[in-house]
Amino acid sequence: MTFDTIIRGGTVATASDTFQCDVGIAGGRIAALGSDLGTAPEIVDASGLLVLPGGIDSHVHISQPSGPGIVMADDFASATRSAAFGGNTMVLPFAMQQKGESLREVVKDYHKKADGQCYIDVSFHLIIADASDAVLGQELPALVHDGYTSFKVFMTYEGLALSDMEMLKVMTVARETGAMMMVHAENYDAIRFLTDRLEQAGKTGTLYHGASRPIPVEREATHRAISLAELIDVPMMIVHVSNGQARDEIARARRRGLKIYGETCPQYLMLTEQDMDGLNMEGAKYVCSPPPRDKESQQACWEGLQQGIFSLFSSDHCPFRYDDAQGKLAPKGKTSFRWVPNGIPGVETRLPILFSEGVNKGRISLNEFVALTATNHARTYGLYPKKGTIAVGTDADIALWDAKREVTISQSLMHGGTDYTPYEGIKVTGWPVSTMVRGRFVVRDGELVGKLGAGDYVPREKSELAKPRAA
Ligand code: DUC
Ligand code: ZN
Ligand code: ZN
Repeated sequence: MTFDTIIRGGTVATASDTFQCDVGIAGGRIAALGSDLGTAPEIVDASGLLVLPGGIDSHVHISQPSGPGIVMADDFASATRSAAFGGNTMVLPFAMQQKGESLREVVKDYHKKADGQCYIDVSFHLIIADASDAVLGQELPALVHDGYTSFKVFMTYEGLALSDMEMLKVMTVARETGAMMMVHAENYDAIRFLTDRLEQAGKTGTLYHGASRPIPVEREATHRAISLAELIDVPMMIVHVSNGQARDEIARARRRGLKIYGETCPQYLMLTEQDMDGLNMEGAKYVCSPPPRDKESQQACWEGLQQGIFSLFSSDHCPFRYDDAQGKLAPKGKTSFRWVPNGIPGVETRLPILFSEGVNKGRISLNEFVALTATNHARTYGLYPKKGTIAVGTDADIALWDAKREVTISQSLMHGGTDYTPYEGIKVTGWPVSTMVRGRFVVRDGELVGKLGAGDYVPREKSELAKPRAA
């Protein structure tokens, strides 16, 4: 057998096994796993390194409209470059519809933004803001058919929040088409009420972002979304869960036999509400929704990962610059937390943080790490087994890790479009040194070697998890 590349001498880990073996790559795919694979034009010495499936970050926001005067810090080039340095080989951003827009046109626009601009592979989720008959009856089913097999809906945010009636209609389409539905679960009216009350009391600093959407706001919406999904008998992913009470809603639903899945993110393991308490709105750097909570919530999110209540660990990368007229403090003259764009960067730091805090500190196994950061994403969103594992026949999407490298996270090490990292100064052990997409290095020994445009758009199959119970 002839190979283009052999990765030699490394320790391979998948979601189920860890083993010493060489990896033979031909035509962008893994062609053999074993020892004594012979020779190849390119031999990669991986001795002392881990050979892991490249990370799949299935929750990132790139080049998304974010309000008047506000511009996201990453385009597809900078986001996918940053993701590659963070050990990722694929990201799934959102093609976001705004009210009145044709979903098909939105998707075309996102393709225009992404075409030729990606260093690693991408695929799009949809965001449904306009649950009109035309969108739900025609555009959405046609797009699911064409490989856009997942979509997100919001229970909060001006212009995005769906009513319960709309949620039920959307869920019906998800059930009929086999799409995987992702839900942002926060109670819109409660947030508006609490925000008004805080402002009336002069509590406008960024710290109060947390008080404007406390845990019951998320728990109630999570419970409601689950109840609605139960009525329709449709599977659902509750994204970015931040605390134990929302986690427990998911766990209870699962005990009732419902196909309700959960995702959490680095900010809910590493940050707390206090991080938003910064002078001169500096806390804006940490404003995201749901907000970071407290130590108890962090522990609850770890347990959610350990117990399999959360099957996905994603970044919710949503980058805005801080020191920039179009960034976090863009809405000039509006000094309340209400106007701070929600979202923090994290696509480059997601994997090192979970590796260091999870695997190295003994909270999760290496195989659980692979499942939570790659394999489960591929399974959840119709990419498995092409993506998300190391096996003969799969795409050679691989990250080489130095499990012992000690790094202090710092903005100076980042490769994206933001001007800060919320994880500045955090010490991690374990770092992705090289990233390879379909057999070609994008990052090699810490250097960018991939070509802009080498990342492909990947249409997806339907999720293996999205089949209704009664189907
Ligand atoms: N919240 C969201 O709902 N989306 C992006 C970022 C954020 O904080
Ligand atoms: Zn969200
Ligand atoms: Zn998000």
